[in-house]
Amino acid sequence: SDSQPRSQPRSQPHGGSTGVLSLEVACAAAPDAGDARLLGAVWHSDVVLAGGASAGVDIQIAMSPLPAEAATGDQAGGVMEQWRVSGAVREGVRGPARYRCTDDLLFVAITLAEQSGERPREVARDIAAAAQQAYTTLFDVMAAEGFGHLVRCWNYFADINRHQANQLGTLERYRLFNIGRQAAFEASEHSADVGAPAACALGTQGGPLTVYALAARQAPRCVENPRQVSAYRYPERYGPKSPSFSRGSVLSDAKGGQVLFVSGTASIVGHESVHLGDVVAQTEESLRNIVTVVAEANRGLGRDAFSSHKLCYKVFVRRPEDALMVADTVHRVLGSEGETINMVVLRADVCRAELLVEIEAVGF
Ligand code: 3EB
Repeated sequence: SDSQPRSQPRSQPHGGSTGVLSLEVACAAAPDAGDARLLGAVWHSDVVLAGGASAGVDIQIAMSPLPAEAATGDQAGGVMEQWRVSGAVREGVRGPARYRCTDDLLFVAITLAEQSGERPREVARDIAAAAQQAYTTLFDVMAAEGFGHLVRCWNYFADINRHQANQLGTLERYRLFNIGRQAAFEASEHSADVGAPAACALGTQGGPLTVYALAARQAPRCVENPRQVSAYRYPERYGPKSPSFSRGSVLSDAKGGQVLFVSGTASIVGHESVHLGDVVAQTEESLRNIVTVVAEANRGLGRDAFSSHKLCYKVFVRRPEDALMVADTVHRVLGSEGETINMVVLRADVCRAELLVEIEAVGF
């Protein structure tokens, strides 16, 4: 039963590996600075790492971790996500982007402020311009380093549900973001629809637009969800330009290993948000969507490569007080006896005002 104590704490470090690419997620403040196998380190926290501690961090996402279980003891101030690779890593900087790559894989981290009181090195006019500039820079880095295929993009910015004036009118900032992102795709050789990367888009407490991405020399296999209209085919009532992402992507590496990226997944059936106001039902619907994406990925590969109870989950909740209930729902739906589901829970705004939860995952 769900109330029974579990043998392992739920928030212990977890991850996985294809043999070439590995992921480690931990509630810890210190990155492994100077790790020669590090491709990218992402720090999710409201706490800015000082001096030496921030040395190994490529990008900070302004989001607080929330306890995924009652009585966890002291909460870490953040969640560290580290991507590692086998093989030699080289690094570079291009405008607002910093990146590391191997012969097969590229990690890019972009931080771009909008106009405000402060004047960082790179400033965009508004969130549409910031999105366009971030993706244009991302595509420039990919072209310069010879990576033809985006695999996974993570998009985070402040006030995602707030309306903002732009020359096109007053629109929700998420919809402005979609305009800028799609414009950059259209100006590039990269498809904004079929073959688009897996992605997520979430609202932070503040700070600049932060985008990070994984790209590869080989094209990933993109996955859609038959329960949902493809996001790039959403009707216009969700905004003048569609979001440019696939529901999932599978990357195969040179050694035959495979990794599945499940995009941010919410309580959407067809193109409609469902279970308004009911966070448990929204969580269950999101998980049905994830189980479907995993099944589609396996169907495409012709074998049961991935299973939904073995993924690494990142759960975003709009209301902090929902964290325990959402985490319990994930365990109840996906966990079987004695099995711990690997997850972290973060406080975030979801890109439709009525959505209370969004869940993404990585599978090995
Ligand atoms: C959805 O399914 C929920 O704009 O990149 C999920 C994943 C969502 C990615 C994005 C948005 C994005 O429409 C929101």
